[in-house]
Amino acid sequence: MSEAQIKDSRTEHSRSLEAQFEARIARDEKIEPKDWMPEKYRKTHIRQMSQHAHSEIVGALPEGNWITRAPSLRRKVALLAKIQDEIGHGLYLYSATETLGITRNELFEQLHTGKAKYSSIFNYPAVTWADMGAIGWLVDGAAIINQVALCGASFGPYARAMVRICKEESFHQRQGYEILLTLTKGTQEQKDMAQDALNRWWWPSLMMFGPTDDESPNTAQSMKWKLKRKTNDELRQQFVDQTVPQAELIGLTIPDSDLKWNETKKGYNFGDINWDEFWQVVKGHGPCNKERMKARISAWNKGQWVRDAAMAHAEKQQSKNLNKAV
Ligand code: FAQ
Repeated sequence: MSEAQIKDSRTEHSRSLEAQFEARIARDEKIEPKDWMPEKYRKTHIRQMSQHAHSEIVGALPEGNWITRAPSLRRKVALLAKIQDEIGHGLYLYSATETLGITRNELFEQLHTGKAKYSSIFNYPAVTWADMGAIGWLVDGAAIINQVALCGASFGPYARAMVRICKEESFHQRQGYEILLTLTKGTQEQKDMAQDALNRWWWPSLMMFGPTDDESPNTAQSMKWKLKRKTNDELRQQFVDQTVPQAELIGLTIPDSDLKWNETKKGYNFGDINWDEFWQVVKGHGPCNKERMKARISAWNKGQWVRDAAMAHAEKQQSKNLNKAV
C-alpha cells in the first residue's frame, strides 16, 4: 500500500468511528471512558467537568467561614454536613474527570495557575448569617436546575455522578430556604438581614448560568453532544420562574424592578444582567478571587505530607503483596 493509500484508509476509518459515535449519541446511549470518542468531546468534558469539580471545592470556602459562627448547634451540624457533601461532590467529579485521561495533579495545577475556571458565584463574600440561607436557597437552587439537566448528559460517569449530587443538593437548598424562612419570621433586624442577603446574591446567582446563548461559544457543540441538555438562557429562565414564588412565600422582594409575569411566554421577564461585572469576576477581578485562590493553594501545599504518606503506604503494601506472590 502506498503512503497516500494508508492515509486514505486511516481517514476512512476515523470517519466511520465518528459516524458510529454520532449514531450512539443520537440513540441516547451513554459514552463510557474506554469507548472511542472524538478528541474534542474528551477535551470539552475535561473542561466542563473539572470546572464543575473546582466550583464544588472552592464553593465550600464562603460557607466554611461560618461553621464556627453558626447560631445554634443544629445549624452548625447542618452546615457542616452540607459542606462535607460539597467536598464529596468535588471528589466524585475529579474521579469522573480522571477517567478521561488526565491526572488529579494536572487538574489542580490548572486551577492554581488560573487556566481552569470555577463558578463566578464563589468570588463573592458571605458577610452575614443570612448569606448561609441565600447560598443554600439560591446557589444550590441554581446548581440543582443546571444539574438535573446534566443527569441526562451523554458521558456516563458525569451523568451518574449528577444523579447522586442532585439528591444531596436538594437537602442543601431546603436548609438554606429554612434559614431565611426563620429569619423572615424574626425581628425587623433579622428580616432586613434576609432581604439584604437576597439583594446581594440574586444577580450573581443569575450569572451562574453563564453568558446568554448568543454569547456562549460552547453551547451549540455541547448541545449537539448532549453534554448540555438545556441552554444557559433556558436554565436561567427556569430558575427565575421557580424562585420568584418562593421569595413571595417568605415575604422577600426580588431586587429587580423589571421583574414581571409574562402571560404569553408563561414565565417572568427580568431585568438586564450586568455582564461587565460577570466577565470581571470570571477574569479574576471579583471581590474574593485572590482570597479564594490563596486558600486553595495553601490547602494543597499543607496537604502535601498526607499525599506523600498515602503514596508511601500504597508502595509498601504493593511491595508486601509482590513479596507474598514470589
Ligand atoms: N463562572 O460557552 P459558555 C455548585 C465560562 S456547582 C465562571 O456558556 P459552558 C454547588 C465558561 O467556563 C456550580 N465561568 O460555557 C455548590 C467558558 O469559559 P471556558 C458550578 C463561567 O461551559 C453550591 C466561558 O465562560 N456548576 O454551585 C461561568 O458551555 C453551593 C463561556 O461560557 C457547574 O459547573 C460562571 N458562572 O457553560 C457548591 C455546572 N459561566 O471554559 C458549594 C456544570 C460560564 O471556555 C456551595 N457546568 N463561564 O474557558 C455547566 O453547566 C457549564 O459549564 C456552564 C457554562 C453553564 C457553567
